[in-house]
Amino acid sequence: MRVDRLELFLCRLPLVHFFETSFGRTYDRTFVLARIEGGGQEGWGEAVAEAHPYYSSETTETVWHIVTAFLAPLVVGREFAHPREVFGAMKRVRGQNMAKAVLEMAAWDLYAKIEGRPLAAVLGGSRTHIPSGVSIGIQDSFDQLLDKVARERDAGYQRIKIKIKPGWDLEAVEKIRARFGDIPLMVDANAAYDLDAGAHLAKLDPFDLMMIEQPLDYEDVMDHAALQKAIATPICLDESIHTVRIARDAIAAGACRIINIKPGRVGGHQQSIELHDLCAANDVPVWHGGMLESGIGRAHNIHLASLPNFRLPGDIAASKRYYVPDLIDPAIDIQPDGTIEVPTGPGIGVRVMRDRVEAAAERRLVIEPAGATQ
Ligand code: OSB
Ligand code: MG
Repeated sequence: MRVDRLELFLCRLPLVHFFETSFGRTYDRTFVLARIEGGGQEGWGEAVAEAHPYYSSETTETVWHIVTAFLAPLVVGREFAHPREVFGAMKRVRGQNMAKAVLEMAAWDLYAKIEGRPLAAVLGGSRTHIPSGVSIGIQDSFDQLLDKVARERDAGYQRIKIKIKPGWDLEAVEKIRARFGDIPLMVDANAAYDLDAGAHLAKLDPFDLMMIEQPLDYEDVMDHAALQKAIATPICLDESIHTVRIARDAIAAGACRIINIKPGRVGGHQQSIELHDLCAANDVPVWHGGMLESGIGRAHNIHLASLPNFRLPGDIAASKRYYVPDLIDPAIDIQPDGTIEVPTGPGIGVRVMRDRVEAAAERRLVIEPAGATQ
């Protein structure tokens, strides 16, 4: 497989509903798309970096810079026997996992299309449907939160996650349990607490949450290990797990009992497979995270989540919760049983609507082996 040409888009789409986490509120989503050509086919990738460096240090602009200045020359015009080689080809660049992932994932899509097989099969997945959950942001009031939980539960989602932060935690959980009883429920703090909050977080224990996601610092492992000893709720790490090596250390230290995998955070599908396999070998369940992706990134996530150790419902939900219309057609939807079907066509198996990509694009660049041209 030779990567003949790279086309980059910087897009912006309005969100159907604002999304608020412990680091702030978003009304629209800015993201980088990569389209690569080779072997008479095209492969698409979506970078999960946001406009701001609040979830991770990468942003859409750093992704654009790193891809155009450093990564594209390592990938465009090069021959790969298999997409598992692409991450290694970018090894001299340190970090920048979201920038690496956008090219790496596009390469997997391209390869699967050339092979005429669904991406899931090429990645080693076997599920035909994946269990779907939702992530509900911080709302303006508890009444709004309860309305949203009711709506998502009625739509069939298999678990509800709510975002928490100091001042929006115990009471929110208490009210959900009081109204909805024993529904599968978890919370995500996006690093909003420190170890001093341990006694406070232990008050979540009686609510029998599936897990608390990333309570402490975005790079921390050892404080999470100390916290896990002090609370009964299982800790799931998200932000802290940006390499397979850190996951190994976190598991060994007892810093988490569950791991959330986002391919963008770890550098793409190959690193995600290695992380998935490491967790499986240590009997640590994983689930697939979400980053408010358009249908392109969402389709990639669905294929990856078909691997066997994705044992818990993830944050991969229907397109209509995020963008109407989505950049793909048909949009991604859930079945009445709260699952999403893994597309069966070649590659990511969804049709990218180029006119919608172009309408959403604020910038576009073509990179060919000889250099960059508009
Ligand atoms: O921590 O999982 C997170 C969105 C943006 C940044 C970080 C996170 C999230 C989500 C959204 O929780 C999940 C989704 O795509 O619905
Ligand atoms: Mg998270």
